[in-house]
Amino acid sequence: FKNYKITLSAVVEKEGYLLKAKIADGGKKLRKNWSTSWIVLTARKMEFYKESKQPALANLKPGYKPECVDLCGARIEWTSEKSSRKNVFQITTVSGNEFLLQSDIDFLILDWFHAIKNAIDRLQKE
Ligand code: I3P
Repeated sequence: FKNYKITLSAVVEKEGYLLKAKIADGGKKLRKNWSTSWIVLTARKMEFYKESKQPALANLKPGYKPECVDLCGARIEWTSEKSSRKNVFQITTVSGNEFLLQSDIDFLILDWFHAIKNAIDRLQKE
């Protein structure tokens, strides 16, 4: 049963490209730098890759670690103050990492917001 749980937590719930900017690391502010990122959402975390083909390559390279966001205890909220762009939301992790995510395509960013919020809410109920 334990193994079954591990398998479930590895299932990809959503993946795709969004604009991403990491604005804090461990509570320390970073200079904002937007870049396109391939994002993979699973039950407990998000992983950021440069390109869609990278997750498969990463499986072949044991040492390779993508940037990872632990969703356990994380917060998600829309923000209009942290960027001049439209459709921006922020994810804040327990460890004090802050990420902005953005897309100009309304339905696409809404889908992502709800998928991530669902994952966070589900983890809270565990
Ligand atoms: C930043 C860059 C960002 C912009 C940010 C600028 O300048 O233009 O795109 O954020 O605005 O400081 P630089 O490249 O010189 O670091 P938005 O696109 O999200 O508005 P900010 O300082 O108001 O965050």
